[in-house]
Amino acid sequence: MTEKKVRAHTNIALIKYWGKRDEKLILPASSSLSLTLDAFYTDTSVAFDSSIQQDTFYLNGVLQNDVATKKVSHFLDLFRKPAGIHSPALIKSTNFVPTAAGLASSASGMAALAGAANEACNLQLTKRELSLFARKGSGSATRSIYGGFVEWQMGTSSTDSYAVPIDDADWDIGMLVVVVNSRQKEISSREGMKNTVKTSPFYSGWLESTAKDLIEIKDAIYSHDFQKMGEITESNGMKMHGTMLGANPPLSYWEPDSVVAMQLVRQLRQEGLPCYFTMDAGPNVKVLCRLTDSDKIKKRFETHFDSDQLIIAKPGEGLKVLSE
Ligand code: FM0
Repeated sequence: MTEKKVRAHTNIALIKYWGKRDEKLILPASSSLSLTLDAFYTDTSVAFDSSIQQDTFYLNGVLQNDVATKKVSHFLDLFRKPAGIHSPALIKSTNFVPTAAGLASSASGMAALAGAANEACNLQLTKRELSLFARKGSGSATRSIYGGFVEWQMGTSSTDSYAVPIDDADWDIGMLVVVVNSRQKEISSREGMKNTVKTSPFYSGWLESTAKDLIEIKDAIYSHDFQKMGEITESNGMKMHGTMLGANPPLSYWEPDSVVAMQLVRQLRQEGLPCYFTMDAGPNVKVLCRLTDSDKIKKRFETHFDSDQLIIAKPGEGLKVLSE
């Protein structure tokens, strides 16, 4: 049997997901909204093979250890079960991330794996169902099923917490990714958000305000109001980081160069170039801008950063099966 390769792109949240109401089912405490990016993606294939002893997982051509393979096996079981398949699988995954970016993310990885498992099991799941399945691998993967601007609706239960496409982002939108540090983070999002929910006194304020931000940013996106979208993005990201600072022990992913990048964005704005920053569970800074301004903005960043730390991304597309 020829296995099909499936590609999923990563996404960056403009309205952040930070905290779960159900850790096992990965049900979020709030809805979130992201932009899928073309520059970072994962290609994955799954082939069931009764002649092998156990699931075998290659990432970027390297055979993975038990811990990494178990995660993948566990996720594949979600597909094997309804398909009535009991064979072990050969899983091959390649992360396409520009050199030194260190942005290999669980979002594109789990979304691509969901798509490849669907092909191998011939389950013919819809995109909505795939989004639901991807969610059980990693929350942010829920959104990587679709391209452009995507909302992950928190839903009321495991059966209605999935992503929906909001807008194809085909209107002069870009993102400059500033790679401050490509080392693996010490505290995973999973651990970090868990402790924030448990200990931060700011958490209820975060939930209240992120719900409002989501409504407002959707208005801004629908009306192509770039400035409003940028202002909400920047404010929502900072509120997420504020919430983590309130955790016990306090959590911060920032490094000195993260602050340098944020200051530069503010300065560019003062000079009349519209751009806005956001940060996730790591020190890298993502700058939302007009695609037509992205080269100019990148040039300005080159006064502080090496050019291989600066990656311009365009809006990316949703999950797709690659032809052989
Ligand atoms: O993407 O525990 O999906 O909305 O990137 O696997 O569900 O890795 F800034 C942080 C992503 C969190 C915000 O968390 O966690 C966002 C974040 P999991 P994820």
